[in-house]
Amino acid sequence: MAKHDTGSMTETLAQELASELDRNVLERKEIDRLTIRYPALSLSDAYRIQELGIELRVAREDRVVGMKMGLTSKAKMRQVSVDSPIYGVLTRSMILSSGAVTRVSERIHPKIEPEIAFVLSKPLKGIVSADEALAACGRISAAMEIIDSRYRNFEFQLPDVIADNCSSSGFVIGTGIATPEDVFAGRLDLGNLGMVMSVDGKPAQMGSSAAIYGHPIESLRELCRMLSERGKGLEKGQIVLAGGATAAIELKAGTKIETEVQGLGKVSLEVHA
Ligand code: OOG
Ligand code: MG
Repeated sequence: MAKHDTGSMTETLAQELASELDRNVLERKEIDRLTIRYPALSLSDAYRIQELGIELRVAREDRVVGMKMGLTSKAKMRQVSVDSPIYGVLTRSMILSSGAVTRVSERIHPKIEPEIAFVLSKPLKGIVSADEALAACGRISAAMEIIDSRYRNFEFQLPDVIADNCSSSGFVIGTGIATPEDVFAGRLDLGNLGMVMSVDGKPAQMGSSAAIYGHPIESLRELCRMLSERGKGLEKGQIVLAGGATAAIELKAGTKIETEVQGLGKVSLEVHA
C-alpha cells in the first residue's frame, strides 16, 4: 500500500475527519473547528484530509475540474484572520453557469466573492515563470466563488480551512474572455483590472486584480509551487480560481449578484431561498 505523508495524524483518523466534513457538506451542518479537538493538526494532515474528502466526492460520480487559491489578498486574509495562501479543489458539481439561479438553502451560511479564473490550455507544474504561467492559460475570465465554511461562524485556523477544502461551495465563470495574447500584446493590464461586485445593481465591493497576490498570475505561479511540494501539478483543461480580490459578502435570497472585471466582462448569479 502507498505510504502517505500524514504529518502527525494516522491515516484512519484522517479518513474519519474527511468523512465527518463530507457529511457536513451533504447535510448542511456546521461544526466546531477541528483544531479545538486536535490542536496539533498539521498543514500536511489538513491537505491529506482535503484529499480524502475529494476522493469521497469522486466516488459519488463527481469529478475534479480544477483548483482554487484562497487567501491571496489582504482583504480576504483580514476577513478570516488567517494570513497564508491555501489551495482547494474544484469539482464539477460546484459549477454554476452565468446568470443561473443558486439557492441559499443548499448551503449553511454562504458568502460570495469576486474572482478571476484561468482555464489552462497546457499542463503546468513546478516552479514556473510569470510568462510560462500566462502562456499556459487558454482563457482568462471574470468569475465569482461561493464559499460556505462547514465551521461554526466561519471561524477556523489554517489547518481547519484547508481540511474543509478551503470553504469552497460553488463557482461561476463569465462568458467574456481574454487570452494570454491580449496580455502579452499590452491590450489587457491583467495586473491592475478594476473589479466591481454589485448586489441588485449597487456596487457592494470594489477592488483591483492587483489585490490578488500582487498580480493574478503570481497566484497561479504560487499554486504550482505549492502543488509541487505535494508532488502534484495542474492539467490541461483545468480551471484555476486565483482568489477573492475583496472581502466576501453574505449571499442573500432575492438578490442578483454581478461582478464586472475591466476587460473581462461580467458574470452574474440570481440568488433564491
Ligand atoms: C477561505 C477561502 C478563501 C479566497 O478566495 O480567498 C477564498 C474562506 O474565506 O472561508 O476562497
Ligand atoms: Mg475564493
